[in-house]
Amino acid sequence: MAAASYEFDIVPDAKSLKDDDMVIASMGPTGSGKSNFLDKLIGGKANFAVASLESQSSDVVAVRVKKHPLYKDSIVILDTPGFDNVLKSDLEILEMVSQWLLDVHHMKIRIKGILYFHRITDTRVSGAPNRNMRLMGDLCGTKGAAAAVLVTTMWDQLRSDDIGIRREQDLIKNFWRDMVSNGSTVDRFFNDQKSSWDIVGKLALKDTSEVLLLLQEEIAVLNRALEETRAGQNLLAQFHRLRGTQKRQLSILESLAKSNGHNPPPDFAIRHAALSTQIKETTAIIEKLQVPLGRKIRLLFQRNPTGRAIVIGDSQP
Ligand SMILES: Nc1nc2c(ncn2[C@@H]2O[C@H](COP(=O)(O)OP(=O)(O)O)[C@@H](O)[C@H]2O)c(=O)[nH]1
Ligand SMILES: [Mg+2]
Repeated sequence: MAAASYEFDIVPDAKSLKDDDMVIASMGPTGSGKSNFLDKLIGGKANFAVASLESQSSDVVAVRVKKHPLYKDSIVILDTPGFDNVLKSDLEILEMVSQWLLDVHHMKIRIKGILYFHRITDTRVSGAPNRNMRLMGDLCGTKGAAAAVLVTTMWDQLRSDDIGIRREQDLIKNFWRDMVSNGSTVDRFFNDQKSSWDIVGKLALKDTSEVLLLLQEEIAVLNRALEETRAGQNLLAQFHRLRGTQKRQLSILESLAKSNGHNPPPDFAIRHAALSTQIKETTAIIEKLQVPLGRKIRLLFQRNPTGRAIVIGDSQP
């Protein structure tokens, strides 16, 4: 395929979607290659990679590729913005993505698929990639997994393909096993236009018409609030752990200062204030995510989703 440059439109909201649109969401940590994939898909001078890095506070960007020889104007890609790799951003991403997923659902349009991006050059799965994968498992669930394509990027940066193939097998065996056994496919992105359309093309051929993501089922069918969903609850658990760590750090700092008599270290006040602020921030998020007792009781008696969350990975986040 000769490199082409496609026209595109920014889709302002889900209301502007058409019945036969194929909506494809992208997920994955900052720097995993979501926007670059979109740039390659469109070709030419599109530069969503730079745009998504510069606009830190931006929302999900929905891009419609136009006049494609096969798909005409039907492919719409959702690009999630770049954030620092901190836990708070996971919540913001979840809020933004879930809003789109629900709006799409309410328009009675199916999500064609979710591309999950992961750098094959990463030597281990930790921090942001680990948290993002878990979020993906909570969001898709067993019934939504079939719509997911787990895309590894940066193959052109490897010293040899063998290294990548080994890492890919490792990912499939240790992290993506349940996703794959529930129907997710695994694909490689070689940083060019052909490769991006190959991946989209395979997804377009897949029948995902019956796929309902766990998050969509929980919110749209079972009327749960975002914080009552599996993804919301798992994030809450992570914020509890984060606050535990922050509190431990604070008490270590205080006991260090005490053991030093009346001579606290020179930066004690600054560090103490910083940690106290962090704890306050985490507490505010926990309170926002906490399900009130009355609702918890109601949930106990409510029907459970037909799909269940997929637990990804075996290590603690
Ligand atoms: N060489 C190479 N660079 C890539 C690849 N995927 C992404 N990049 C680069 O990695 C950086 C981060 O990618 P970006 O798409 O902005 O990541 P995002 O945060 O997930 O949107 C950018 O400079 C991209 O051009 C790839 O497969 N190969
Ligand atoms: Mg980006």
